[in-house]
Amino acid sequence: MSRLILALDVMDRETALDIAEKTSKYLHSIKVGWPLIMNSGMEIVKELSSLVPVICDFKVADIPNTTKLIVKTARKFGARGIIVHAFVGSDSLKAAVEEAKDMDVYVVTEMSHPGALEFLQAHTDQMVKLAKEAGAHGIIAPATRPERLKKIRKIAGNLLILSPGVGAQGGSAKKAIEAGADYIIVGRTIYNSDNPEKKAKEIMNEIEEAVF
Ligand code: OMP
Repeated sequence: MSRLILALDVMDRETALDIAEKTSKYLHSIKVGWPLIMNSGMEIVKELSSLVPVICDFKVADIPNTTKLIVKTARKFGARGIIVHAFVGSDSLKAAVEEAKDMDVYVVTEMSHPGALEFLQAHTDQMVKLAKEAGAHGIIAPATRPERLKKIRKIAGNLLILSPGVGAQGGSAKKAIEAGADYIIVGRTIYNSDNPEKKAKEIMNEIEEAVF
């Protein structure tokens, strides 16, 4: 099975469906976030789910009750997973996992961009532990810092690691998998490519070449 997740950050429904149809056979899932949802509505989650499982990247960061309402809505539209922030604390994380039921919750522990070094990174270990204790399915950790991925892998236990930052942000899919990521999240390198299908296949092959 593919370990590639497409971050479909395009701005309209038609483009989203076109790219999804062309690439779905090379994907584990598609991640949709605010750019696409705000432009096409939540119905796009249902539509894409008929091709490939969908993870809603809502980076939920709220009190437990509001978190539950957001998670419930994602579930109502057929999402397979949802991304939430850890810094809001254990009660909000537990609320997300409880409301997710059979949907997977992924917790952001360290982000891939340089700004993550200012606040987030100092608390990554703690946030990985919170994710484990809350019963999350997995975490988000940076492909832009394979040396950090190795450390995070050691404390993550059975949690899946989804790793963004490949291509446009400078990370390598192969290195991230070798450092302990289970899945690679790729956006611009695929959806801005002249041939998204070919690019998705290439990255899927690169992931399969990873040496353990
Ligand atoms: P590209 O940089 O275009 O490949 O897209 C990366 C995708 O992963 C975007 O949808 C980001 O919002 C998302 N992402 C990160 O880039 N860094 C993170 O630390 C976390 C995420 C995420 O939660 O998916």
